[in-house]
Amino acid sequence: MPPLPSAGPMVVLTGAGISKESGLDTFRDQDGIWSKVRLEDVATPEGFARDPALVHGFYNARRHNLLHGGIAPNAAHHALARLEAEWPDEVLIVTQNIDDLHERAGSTRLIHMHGELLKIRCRHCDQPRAWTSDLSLQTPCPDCGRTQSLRPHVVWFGEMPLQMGTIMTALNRCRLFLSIGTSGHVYPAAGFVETVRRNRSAHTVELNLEPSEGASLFHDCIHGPASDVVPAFVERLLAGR
Ligand code: BV8
Repeated sequence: MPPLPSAGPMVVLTGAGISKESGLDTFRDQDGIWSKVRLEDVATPEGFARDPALVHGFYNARRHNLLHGGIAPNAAHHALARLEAEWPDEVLIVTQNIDDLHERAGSTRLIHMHGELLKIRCRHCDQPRAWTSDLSLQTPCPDCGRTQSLRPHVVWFGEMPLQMGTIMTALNRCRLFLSIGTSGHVYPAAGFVETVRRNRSAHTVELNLEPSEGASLFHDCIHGPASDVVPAFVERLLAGR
């Protein structure tokens, strides 16, 4: 592995794999979420229009599990919070995850590009707001009072991910890009490494349980469970300064 940068702005992309050891299912592993329910039915606007109760039930169960299922950040989340605190330049986490484990580990420079499980929004008010209980078509919007207007503040397939302008700016100026716990299957996140590599001075590293679909696009790949490989890699980065 060539020498790692000892400074410079960094972008860290995370996916469901970083939360696996915290007890949250991934999507495309053998026992993953998409092996139990069809993404077309629960993670598309068409699925929500077709059967809103099914979609509300899907996200209500995940919200309840996140809040009451004994789910906590693992050593990988904590290592990234340490990196943000001790790295001499900006560390921006761009997560595809809708859980709040990065926040609970102490990370503050964070973009949830696919939304947040603990937020909802009204299609009339359009302002996301914190939400920790179940949601149904009958739930009145706390702001405008309308029913049949609330949805999870989550980006479904076919919908534009959030804060893409900010993300692209960060990708174009970063010196180091880490991709952690993602299969590299879903775009535009899966294409971020190619964006970074247009900047020939940037270094890219994949940290994943196994090679992702985009593994060959990274300068370095480190394979193993996130709670092992991420703290070890953060230690190397900070020791190298
Ligand atoms: C958009 C909802 C444009 C929230 C999600 C054909 C080609 C290319 C693209 C497309 C195409 N057809 C359609 C598209 C676009 C589409 C897409 O990419 N489809 C895929 C299926 C091909 N993308 C979109 O629609 C996106 N929007 O493109 O908009 C646009 C333009 C103009 C106007 C309007 C729109 C929107 C994508 C967001 C969809 N929402 N989820 C939720 O319910 O959670 S996506 C879903 O997949 C999650 O957000 C998840 O985060 C994301 C990515 O999955 P991963 O996080 O990578 O999880 P996965 O299970 O796949 O992998 C886990 C990895 O972890 C594995 O590699 C595993 O080995 C590893 N692992 C496991 N355990 C561990 C571990 N690693 C470390 N340690 C461990 N212990």
